[in-house]
Amino acid sequence: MFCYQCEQTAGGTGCDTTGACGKRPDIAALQDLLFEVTKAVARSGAAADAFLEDALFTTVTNVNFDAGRIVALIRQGAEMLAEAGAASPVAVTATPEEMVAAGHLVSLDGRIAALGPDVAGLQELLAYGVKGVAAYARHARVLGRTSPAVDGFVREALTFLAGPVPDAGGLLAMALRCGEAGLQVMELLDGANTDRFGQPEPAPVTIGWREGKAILVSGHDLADLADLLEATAGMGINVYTHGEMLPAHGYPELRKYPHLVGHYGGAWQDQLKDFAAFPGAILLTTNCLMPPRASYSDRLFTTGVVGFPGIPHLPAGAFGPLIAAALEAPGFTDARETGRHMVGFGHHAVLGVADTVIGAVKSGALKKFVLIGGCDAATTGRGYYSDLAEALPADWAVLTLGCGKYRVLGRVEGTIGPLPRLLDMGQCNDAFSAIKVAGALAQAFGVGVNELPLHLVLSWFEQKAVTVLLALLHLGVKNIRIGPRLPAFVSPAMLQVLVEQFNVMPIGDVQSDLRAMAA
Ligand code: FSO
Ligand code: SF4
Repeated sequence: MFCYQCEQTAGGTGCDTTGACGKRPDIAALQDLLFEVTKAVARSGAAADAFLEDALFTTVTNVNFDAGRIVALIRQGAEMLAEAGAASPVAVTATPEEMVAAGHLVSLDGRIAALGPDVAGLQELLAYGVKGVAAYARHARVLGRTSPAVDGFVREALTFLAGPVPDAGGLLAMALRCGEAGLQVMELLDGANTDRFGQPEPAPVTIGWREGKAILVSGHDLADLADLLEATAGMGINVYTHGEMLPAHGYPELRKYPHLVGHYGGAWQDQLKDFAAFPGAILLTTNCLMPPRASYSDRLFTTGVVGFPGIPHLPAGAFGPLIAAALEAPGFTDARETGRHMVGFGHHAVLGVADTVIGAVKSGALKKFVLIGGCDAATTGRGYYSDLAEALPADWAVLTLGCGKYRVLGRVEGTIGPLPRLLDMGQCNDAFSAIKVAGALAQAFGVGVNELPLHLVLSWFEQKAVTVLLALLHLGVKNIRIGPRLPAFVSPAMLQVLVEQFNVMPIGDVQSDLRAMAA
């Protein structure tokens, strides 16, 4: 196996014996083969957008470790190809062992050796961006929203990757078009979420727990949370959010359930301790899933594209076993509030007070915006984001989003006028909100986004973050700081282009970055 698609990649260069995420070589081979199948299906012209999204999302970091489910997707794709009379990387009748063998043959290390790190790295940049687009498209699809432009781009990009190897310039151009699709799909998802659940409103969330039976919901899928809240209404079970589900508390149509009582635990990488300590049942709706500990694996359930061998997988909305496990588990025997956090500062809420914000900038009360967001993870170097947030002057506001917010929670105190200094805009896909706010501010001040008193300091982890980054680059946003380390698939030549065209830069040390931003 060889995989370098996420930030936790072994040694910062690539996982070649087993995944730092827990992905074994056979699972890596099956995922690699599944990706080849998606390319062939896209090229065949088969009407298979939902399949492509499921398959691509399945190959995203920390999503699915279940060979059986990946084999089933490979077979489904091979059947589509047979029906279309198109060539397939694998026979419909192949055994799982034969699929693993076929997957090893398309391992990325062979391509890097053949094409070199620049071209192979650019191919992967595009592939990861497309995976992120597909993941967000699936989120929107389960809420009943699709976009011909987004679906068309996914098919086009996969077909492009299946065709003759283009030069570096062609690959970079396609990656930037992937950023355009990333923007479109984030807007689609924003519309899907807000149409169904209302515009997020600023609201305090209790961090902690209450006495009683309990279910913890992690991942990003608001539709799953809504279905669960409906299914458990009046049952005396308290529902808590975890990780990227925290922003759910800002949506009126989710907040209205009195048994959505609060938030428990931290970012996704805290799940080993959070899930072990949680005395109820746990549902993982999307990434990021870590190989579970035995102490809670009998209380853990997956849904959607998430999977792990031995962990029950529930079809959408079929929460019976999860509810039964919650009723069987002891639940909390006491109550505690360990903190409070304000959510709900999406584009609607922030632009609703645009005059106040603009007035504060004009009067000098609000000097700068710093967006500190993206992904959190256990890898070293992420203390930078906490330290930076704490070091910012009191007249600088912080926008945050994604699970990267956990690095800044509790670190940005105070208010600027009527607004808190820390504005939580939502999940990673709500980068769309930040883009919309930045665009509106730029218009109000009659300048370009790059001329705003706004600095972007991003933390990346997996492929959705690649999509968000490409969306920003597609918009021509410059001077983005990225950390905690640059992606392994970014070759020195690719970095040079990113620096020359976009002035992308790695995070440095807090004090020098702060001085550079203040200048
Ligand atoms: Fe985080 Fe995981 Fe949302 Fe990612 S929970 S790391 S970028 O999947 O999608 O921010
Ligand atoms: Fe390694 Fe990340 Fe790939 Fe897992 S997804 S094998 S941790 S690079």
